[in-house]
Amino acid sequence: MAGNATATPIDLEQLAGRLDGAALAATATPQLPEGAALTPAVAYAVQALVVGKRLARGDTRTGIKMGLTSRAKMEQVNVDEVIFGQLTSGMWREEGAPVARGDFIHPRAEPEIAFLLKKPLEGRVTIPEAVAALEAVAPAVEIIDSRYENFRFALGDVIADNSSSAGYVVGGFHPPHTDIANLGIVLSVNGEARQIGSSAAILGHPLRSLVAAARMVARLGLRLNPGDIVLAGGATAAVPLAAGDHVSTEFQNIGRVQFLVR
Ligand code: OOG
Ligand code: MG
Repeated sequence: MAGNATATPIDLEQLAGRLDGAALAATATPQLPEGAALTPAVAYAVQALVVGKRLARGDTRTGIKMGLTSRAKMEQVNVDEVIFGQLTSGMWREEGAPVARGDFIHPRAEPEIAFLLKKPLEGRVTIPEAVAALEAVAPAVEIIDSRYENFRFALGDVIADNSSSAGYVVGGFHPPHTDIANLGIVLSVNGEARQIGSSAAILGHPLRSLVAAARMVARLGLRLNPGDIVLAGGATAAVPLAAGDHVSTEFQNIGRVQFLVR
């Protein structure tokens, strides 16, 4: 239990159970009425409980996803703080394999850059230190799925909801020094370009998101571990997905990520 002297105490375990239940049933839950009162610190405590339920069911941790690292993303969901969520094995989808629409409530796809770590990263690190910890970089698509009705939330709500983490697809890996500063990106659905952007939209350079990830997770006593994937955050707004959609995201120089929604 946590809260302040004037507000009704928030039952963190009850919130976590509701969010986890919504994800399991692929059914939306109302935005938390007490959402506005959820400070980031309390919301990350709920996130830890939500992730703990996935781990208790047999998932393993696979990394961290950064969120709201571009203007386009902040504007789409009307929250303007950088956040993070935790990735687990059950969220991973093999590139090219069909993605089941029924696994999600109201999924959206967004283009991301993925980092694969070979060394731990913890706390305040420099860009060269972050690059030295990299095994590889890759194009990726995140499938986000807010557990809240109408995909609407405030800052605390979305952090508690593991920052809308639901699925991710990683394309082919490239060496750590690959230039990812300003790559053109086109996300197409059924052959039609739906979002056009650049990797530079991610905090000016996606590596800044990796540096921010190391710093932000340290506040919760976490670190980035060898073998972790870190998603840098959507470079463009996210696009809703429907059964039958073919999603293809082309990244300048580093390849394409494709899947079919069935
Ligand atoms: C929140 C998660 C944001 C990103 O890449 O910015 C995110 C949301 O948009 O539902 O994953
Ligand atoms: Mg994302």
